[in-house]
Amino acid sequence: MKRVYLDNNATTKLDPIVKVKMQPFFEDLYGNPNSLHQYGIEVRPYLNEAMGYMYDALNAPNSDDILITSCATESNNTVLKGVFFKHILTNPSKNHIITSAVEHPSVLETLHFLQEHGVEVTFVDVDQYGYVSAQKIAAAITDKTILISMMWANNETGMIFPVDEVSKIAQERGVLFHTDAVQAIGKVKVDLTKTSVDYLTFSAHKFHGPKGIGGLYVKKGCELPNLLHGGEQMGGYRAGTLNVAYIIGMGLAMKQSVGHLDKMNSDVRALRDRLEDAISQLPDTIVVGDRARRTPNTILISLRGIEGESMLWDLNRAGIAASTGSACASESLHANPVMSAIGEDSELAHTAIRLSLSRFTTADEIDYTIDIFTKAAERLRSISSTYAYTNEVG
Ligand code: 7TS
Repeated sequence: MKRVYLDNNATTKLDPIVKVKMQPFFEDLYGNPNSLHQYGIEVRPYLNEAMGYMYDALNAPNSDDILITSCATESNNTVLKGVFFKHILTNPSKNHIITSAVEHPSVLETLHFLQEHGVEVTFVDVDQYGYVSAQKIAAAITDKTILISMMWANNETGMIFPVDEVSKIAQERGVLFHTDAVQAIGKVKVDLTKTSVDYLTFSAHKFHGPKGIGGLYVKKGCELPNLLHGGEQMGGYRAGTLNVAYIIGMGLAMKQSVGHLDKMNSDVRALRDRLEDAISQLPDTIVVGDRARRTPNTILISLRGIEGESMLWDLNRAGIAASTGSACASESLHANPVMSAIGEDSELAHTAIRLSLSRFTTADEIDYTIDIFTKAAERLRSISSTYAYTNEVG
């Protein structure tokens, strides 16, 4: 059966070039880079090269730090709990954190946990486009505010948040600024000489690298305490033997995806627009967020009267992978949490379907998806109107 993968905001296919680059580190080059013998010494240049690719991709000076973590969830936990240990515990008069209501659960749940430890958190809500306004963030700052944590781009809607503006506001007001850039790397330009952030989260599997490896950029002077105590790896910042093959994979994957930024914003955007134009013509559909402010690969569409999950299963039967939102919530078949935050119309939350493309998506796959999606919408609408009719008669 034909298979089409349109869930690239959940995870992406490993770039074949990255796989080839990683292979030797599962075979002959298996040394521990902290060992003093040749096995350890010989892997170090490759690690340095990979780290260099990441600094270059982010345009960050190497006087700043890139901490390697196991995933974005760990990076987000490290920033929020690190700020708690370093700043809030030592100076409880600064115990306020600002975030948006539509962050990934790795931010929201960590902040709920910190609330239990006395941290005050403001969750700034979004407008009907799923957009966070910099003015609302600014208005939430008080004398107690220590940190603002706002994602660069949202995983559900693809909305790109006003990171430049908020970073300037944070600097002016003497507040630390963290951005979860998981959905931004390889989709929008992330240049840390232009946008000043103190902490930035990323995850390799969102840009065609391996799963189980991520990073946290830390600006010089904004160091956080170590949360994983043990050996002296990562300059004592995070103990544990380095995941050499995966770091090397992440470095090349980041270089590759940032190198394909133009393709993402031309070819992939054109495919996304073609798909969006076609499916938004169907009756009673709403696409969340205006295109100009969205990442070029994402559509979040609601088909009034059709359960998101029903559509998902129809697509899945035809080999098309989409989602009703974040895979992190899919086990509980929740309503889409971002759609709920956008509010107003609770039906939106139950009817949302997210389609997210990658630079490996083909025109043929998009044509096939338009065809299947249209037929599925017609089929499901006919069932729901039959049901409504039966109910009325009954
Ligand atoms: N931050 C954002 C913005 C994300 O989209 C995700 C994963 C994470 C953090 C967590 O990344 P990880 O490396 O810890 O896995 N988001 C999604 C999603 O939208 N659907 O499935 C996973």
